[in-house]
Amino acid sequence: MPIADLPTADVPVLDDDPFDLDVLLDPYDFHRRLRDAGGVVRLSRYGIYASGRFAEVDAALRDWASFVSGRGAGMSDFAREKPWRPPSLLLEADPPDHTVVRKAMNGVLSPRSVRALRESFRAPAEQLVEQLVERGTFDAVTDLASVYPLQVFPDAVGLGPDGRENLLPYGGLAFNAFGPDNELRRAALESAAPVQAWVLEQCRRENLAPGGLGARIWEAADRGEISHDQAPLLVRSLLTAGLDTTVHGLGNTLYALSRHREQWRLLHDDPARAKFVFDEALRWESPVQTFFRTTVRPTEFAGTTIPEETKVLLFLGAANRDPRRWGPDSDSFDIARHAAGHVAFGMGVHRCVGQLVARLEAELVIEALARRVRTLEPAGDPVPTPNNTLKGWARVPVAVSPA
Ligand code: OVM
Repeated sequence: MPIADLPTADVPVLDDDPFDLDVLLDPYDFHRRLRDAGGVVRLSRYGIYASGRFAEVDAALRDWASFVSGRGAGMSDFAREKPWRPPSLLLEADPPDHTVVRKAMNGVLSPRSVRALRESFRAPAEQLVEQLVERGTFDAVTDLASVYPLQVFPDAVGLGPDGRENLLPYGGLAFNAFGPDNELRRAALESAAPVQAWVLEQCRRENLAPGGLGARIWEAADRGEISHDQAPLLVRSLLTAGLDTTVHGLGNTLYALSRHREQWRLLHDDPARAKFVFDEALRWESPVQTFFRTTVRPTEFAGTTIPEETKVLLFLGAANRDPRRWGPDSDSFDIARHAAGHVAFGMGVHRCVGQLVARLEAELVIEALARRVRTLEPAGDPVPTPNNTLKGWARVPVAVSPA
């Protein structure tokens, strides 16, 4: 065996299981140990490499040629195991194929296209906030974060009215499926078939309303930007990645704001900060905690050589709290922080293609709350929700007083 293929002796080894339920629900101590152990470590349980430092995570995400996505963005290596569903043409693809579909999707989700959604997204945000402020106490997740995206996004895609209750379970399933073959993944896949069949059906051209984002993908195929065979899978990407992510992003933002009263006051005094608050919340508690890449050749990285054909687990959530990048108070939630550059949306060629939609939803909800609510406070214990990839809350009880 050539020297480069041997595991190098200098790589720190951790025997932790980052997919253990306790770690998933409260990962931050583990993140610190992971970062402090080195720029890259070996996780002995899974025979994989991992990084939690910002510089290394950011560099690996940008280096799509060394750290490929085509073998899956989860622990399963598509070169060795059959994927649980046909791979995504976006997330689980590499240049040059990825470049073509990404360009088409950039068009569908362009600034112009998303700007056109703003007015129709605004009224539901304001109405919902109005109702909740009248109630005084509510659940920031079950009454808001998981309600608003479902009010606006499926309509924007052009989905029919029936079966929308499948959307959140499908996203949860896809994000659990990135993890190892543990209880969470097995339970998710066990009940997957009917949800998968429903999703596939919604991706057909005849089931997508004219003018919506889904129809726009089919029109890109008519123009020859992608093939007609590719269109349904790209609609599927909208349905997989477009809902659970924003629900958790909003939920985590409201969790952060309700637990930091002085930060709420700053926001209430200047509601135009809403956009920046969202970035800081995504940095502080990243909805998508991890993604995998795979090396295709021995890869020099962080002072060691990662063997070829090796899964590398990149901790976006840990990188976003790395004091080497964010300073000694990296664990504190500070809406005045310059949070731009965080990797909660990923980085490089795969950087979230839907982020303008997510940002629009967040800005409208947070700004409406900031104007109408003088104080936002905890009204009970939050309940975390377990997922192999997503960090978020099932319930965040809050009490508000009107402005
Ligand atoms: C996809 C996709 C993209 C990003 C995240 C994701 C489940 C899925 O293209 O299906 O998570």
